[in-house]
Amino acid sequence: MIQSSRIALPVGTTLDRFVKSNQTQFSYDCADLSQLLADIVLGAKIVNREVNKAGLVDIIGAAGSTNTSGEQQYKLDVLANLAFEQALLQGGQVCTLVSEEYEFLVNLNETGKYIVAIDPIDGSSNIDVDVSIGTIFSIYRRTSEAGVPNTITDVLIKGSEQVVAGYILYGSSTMLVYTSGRGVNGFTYEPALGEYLLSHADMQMPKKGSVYSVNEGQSNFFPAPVRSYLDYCKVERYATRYVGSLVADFHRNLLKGGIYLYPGTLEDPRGKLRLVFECNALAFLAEQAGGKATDGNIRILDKQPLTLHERTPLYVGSSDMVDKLKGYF
Ligand code: FDP
Repeated sequence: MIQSSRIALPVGTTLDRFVKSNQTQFSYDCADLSQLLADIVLGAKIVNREVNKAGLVDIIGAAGSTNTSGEQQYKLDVLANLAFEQALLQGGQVCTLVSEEYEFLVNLNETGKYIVAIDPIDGSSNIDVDVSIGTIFSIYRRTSEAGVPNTITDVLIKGSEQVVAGYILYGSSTMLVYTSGRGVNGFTYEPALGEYLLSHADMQMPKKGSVYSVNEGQSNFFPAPVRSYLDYCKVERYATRYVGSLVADFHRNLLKGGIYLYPGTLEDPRGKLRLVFECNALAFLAEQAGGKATDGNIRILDKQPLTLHERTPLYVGSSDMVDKLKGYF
């Protein structure tokens, strides 16, 4: 006998249905947003599939190449980059793709209305050890004339101009979290259905937490204000939690409250993280969830990138904690 009670269970709200039923949340054409997210989701499904079998097949380990920042590329970095590029190319909404894995911009479709910035795999050094990794993306509305290929100046856009930003976290479950400028919503991947289902509606970052996430092994080289703030965290007996994958650390702090710090060092005052590919998206999400993001002096979303791969210190998380840190600068 068919267990009708089981099959009659509600499936939940799929990402696509959510986007369509919240059309008013997006100032531009909702069909565009739907298609763009569907393309990113397709890329993420491919990455998710590969991540889940990473230990079984030959995709872990170094690819033998370096990316534009001189960092070792992992095979999954290369594969994920290709998956997203292909998905966005097929979708046709995107005029230009900028990726952490490419030195220059890639023009995909001259009539596309959107520019996408992506870090296909964040936390690459965790791939080999089965620790959570992520994908980070930002979507901007094109401002240049349609039909003409974009140049670098067309894609060096402040984070405050993002129309959508989000990340996919490949963790104990796979989640997509995004904002289109009216709050933050999280969707959990249901592999059997191949769908992202709304699981975390209207996410709010607690105003204050008791966790700080930083590579404290480098603290002797951090600027004095950051060292003072870390002393304060210890006086308060905050817990240290540092996965070493920005998306995973950010996600935990988004849910539970906390602050993520990646300062500059004395030798390298701009730190490690990229403004365009990593910091802008997370800053937009943080602010939309009630949190804050700064480089210590300037709001991340107000920073004008001068180069594609520009780096910046990043302090992002619960608003009271970021304010407290800023007080030391
Ligand atoms: P990774 O180099 O492994 O890609 O984005 C860079 C990043 O990881 C972040 O995800 C992570 O938070 C940070 O670098 C880790 O850097 P450290 O090893 O210097 O702590």
